[in-house]
Amino acid sequence: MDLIFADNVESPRSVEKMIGLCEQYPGRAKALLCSGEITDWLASIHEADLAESTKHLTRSYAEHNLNEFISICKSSLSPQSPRLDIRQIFEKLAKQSTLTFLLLGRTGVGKSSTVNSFLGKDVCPVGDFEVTTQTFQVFETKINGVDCRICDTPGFADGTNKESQYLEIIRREVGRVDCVWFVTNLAESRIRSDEIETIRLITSFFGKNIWEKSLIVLTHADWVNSQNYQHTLQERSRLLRERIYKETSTESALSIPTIAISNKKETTPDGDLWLGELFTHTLTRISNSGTFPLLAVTSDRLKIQNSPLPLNRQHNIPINQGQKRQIKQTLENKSDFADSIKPILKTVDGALDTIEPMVSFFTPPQLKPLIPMIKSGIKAIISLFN
Ligand SMILES: Nc1nc2c(ncn2[C@@H]2O[C@H](COP(=O)(O)OP(=O)(O)OP(=O)(O)O)[C@@H](O)[C@H]2O)c(=O)[nH]1
Ligand SMILES: [Mg+2]
Repeated sequence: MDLIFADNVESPRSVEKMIGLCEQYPGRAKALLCSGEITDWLASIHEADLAESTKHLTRSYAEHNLNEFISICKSSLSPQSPRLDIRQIFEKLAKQSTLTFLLLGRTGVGKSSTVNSFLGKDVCPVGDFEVTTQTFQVFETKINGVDCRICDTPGFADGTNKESQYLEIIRREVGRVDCVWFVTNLAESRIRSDEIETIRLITSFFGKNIWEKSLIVLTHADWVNSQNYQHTLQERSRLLRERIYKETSTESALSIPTIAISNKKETTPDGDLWLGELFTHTLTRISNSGTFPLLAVTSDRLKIQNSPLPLNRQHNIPINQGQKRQIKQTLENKSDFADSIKPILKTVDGALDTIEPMVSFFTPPQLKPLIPMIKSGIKAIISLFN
């Protein structure tokens, strides 16, 4: 078929020629884009991928963006744009579309509340007066295309002797755990015997390496007054780490991150916003395969904060400049991950509005249902790397 840009101008025979004509006759190019003629023409010259993403572009934008279309066409031609590599990267990322957390901690310490604060969604039931986790449960939810699974354990060694059974279920049903949160109350002064039992059981079931994906979450920071806060946090962190070291004989236990939080307040008693800190440490500790899903899940809520003032927006995860640097460093250190994201960043070139068509262009047809996940993950990466 022909694509007529102007009288006496021949219909283009290649994408390259067509780009030139679009730049020369932008008004006419927009009309051809809106009417779907460009899509049909691309299909007629066997540029099926480009036709597909152009169709998407015309469908999803009321004000059709010619520049966006041109940049996609150019990136599909450019030798610097490793089209095949990007496809392979997307295929790899798409295989990582689940996120599994394991929650450990005594009943009532705030495991469910913390997950809900972190995901910005009521995924786990919270009990004010009753024990809500009587048995081992897996809560599932889908966020931005990622299947999130929260394995919620009841307190171990709680007199029921069911722990081995629970752990067997976790191993069988869940297989791969991306991150472990050991949740305990900051305001308590000693480590309970059931917590020690949990540390032993987890280590013997999953092996010492499980602690490398773990962090210690200290809830109820709002119960500690600001004068005692730093000291309490330091002491409690030290005791917990030493205990894990003692039970596991693993030196790395001494550097497990500890984060104080409050499910009732946005800030800890020292005035810091804790949610961004919890996110930063979780990202640092999470398995390689959980990294991209975590970014995808939190993508719309990550807010880079340029001022030290609290944003006071409940739903968001405020990231300050220090945390942003730490996150960048973490992602660069995960070499496998860094190799994947660099070509993506180059292709998308920091332009958030080109992600949608880019992703639909480079995602192989069989992975189309995973587009929301890939799009969200890339959006998070761009906002953190910009
Ligand atoms: N003040 C304060 N209360 C909290 C905090 N976190 C949780 N709570 C409250 O503590 C109670 C228990 O919280 P949950 O999140 O249900 O605790 P859990 O560990 O999931 O408990 P089980 O599921 O029963 O094992 C609820 O009333 C919460 O509102 C916190 O950081 N500060
Ligand atoms: Mg619970």
